[in-house]
Amino acid sequence: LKVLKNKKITVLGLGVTGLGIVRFLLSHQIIPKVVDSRAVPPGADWLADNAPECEAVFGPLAEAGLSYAEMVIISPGIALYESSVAHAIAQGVEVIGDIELFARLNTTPVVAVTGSNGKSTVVSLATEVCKAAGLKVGLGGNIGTSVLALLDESHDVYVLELSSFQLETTESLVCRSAMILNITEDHMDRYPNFAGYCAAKQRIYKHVEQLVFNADDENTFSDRTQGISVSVDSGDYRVLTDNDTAYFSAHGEVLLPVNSLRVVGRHNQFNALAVMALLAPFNLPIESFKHAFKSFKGLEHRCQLVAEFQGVRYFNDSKATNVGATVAALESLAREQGKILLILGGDAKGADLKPLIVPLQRYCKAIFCFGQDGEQFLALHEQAFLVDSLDAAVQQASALSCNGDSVLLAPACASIDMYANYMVRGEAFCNLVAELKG
Ligand code: UMA
Ligand code: ADP
Repeated sequence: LKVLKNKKITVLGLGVTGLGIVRFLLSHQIIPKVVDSRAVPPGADWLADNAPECEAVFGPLAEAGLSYAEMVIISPGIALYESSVAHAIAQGVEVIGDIELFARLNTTPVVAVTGSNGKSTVVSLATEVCKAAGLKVGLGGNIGTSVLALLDESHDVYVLELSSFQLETTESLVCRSAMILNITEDHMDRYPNFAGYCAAKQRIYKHVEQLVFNADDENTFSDRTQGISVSVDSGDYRVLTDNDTAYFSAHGEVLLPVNSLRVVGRHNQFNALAVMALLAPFNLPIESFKHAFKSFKGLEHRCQLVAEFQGVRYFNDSKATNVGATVAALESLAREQGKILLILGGDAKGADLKPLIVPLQRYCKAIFCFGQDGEQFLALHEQAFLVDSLDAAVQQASALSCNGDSVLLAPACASIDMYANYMVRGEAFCNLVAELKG
């Protein structure tokens, strides 16, 4: 911190991350300059009310003088190749993220998780296991809590959800254990290619003691050999069947029956195995896993059963904001009887939609496409309908459904073309379903 006190620091971005950084610096008597390209960033009012001593520049970054700073602490929503940022880096300005600042100051063990899908579920379940074991655990990062806000408290362990954006600006994070859960295309509007996205995620393994990877996804592998693998069928951590009962197991030793996990679906069995592998270095009692697995109900907006009437089940998976998550939802909700009526569309972020073709053909009766990129999905299924609102999608899907079917919102797209975020979209879906039910 002493090093920081003598520096001219600019905080770039004033959303959740920026506010966390500014608050942290001010609490250590460091007064940063605050810059955001938006005319009125989310934290503008807070700054005006609570820290008028900070110089603030809101509007075009070119006018913010980033090159005159000694250190820029950048938010994940801004790319390092943004011209003013790239110029500052070329001038020798140090540009880091909030996770890097946390890493430089932290001395507590860290469990870190990245991946295209399942991060929030895995870190939340891992947190519940730690709590059940009596540990004081700090959960933060991309899940929505600034890591710097956690740093002042006394914790036994930090569980961090890290996005590829956050990892791009992180160098020195030391992890007790870390895992890339999976990598499927996402954020292709921010990366030059898929390899660039993978490389950002691979940075999580830089200084890790216990590396954990997905045996079924080579993009999660590392050059190093000391990792442990997770896969429902074939990992060091896997599901084993003994006397017709399926068990979570580690290195051939059965640990807990799979039905001790309350959340369902194959992807959640994988998530539970990932939690077990990530927490292995802490030697927590098996009872704490058992307790947390039983009580964890899953997070809202992830394959959530929200209603069942006239023999039709309605699922809200608004958090399926990329193709991989929609494929996982279809595979885990498929039943022998009944088909899926899928609602999808929004901002496709430049993704390749081809991985949807086979599961759509196999599991869906019809698809209902809406939003900015709705049209892009029409060619993927014979029964595809373009609708102009989520309302119309829900009405039409319901009208076509029969006993045993499921209506599923799993958009494979971000929501920002029509909604503030995926939660607002999911709530809109739940309200429409409730109206329909009457
Ligand atoms: N923005 C500007 N100008 C600026 C700064 C930001 O236009 O000067 C825009 C960004 O392009 C972006 C939006 O504002 O569209 C928010 O960016 P931000 O960096 O200010 O975001 P924060 O509010 O700090 O929230 C970030 C994460 N957001 C992003 O990475 C875009 C949050 O993850 C995270 O919870 C939070 O930090 C705390 O760590 C959200 C997310 O969508 C949920 N993450 C992506 C994902 O999960 O797919 C990576
Ligand atoms: P993230 O934080 O990475 O976005 P979430 O746990 O919020 O992950 O889940 C996002 C979406 O991915 C949801 O639609 C969820 O059903 C799906 N999902 C959860 N776990 C997995 C997994 N292991 N593989 C693929 N999809 C998953």
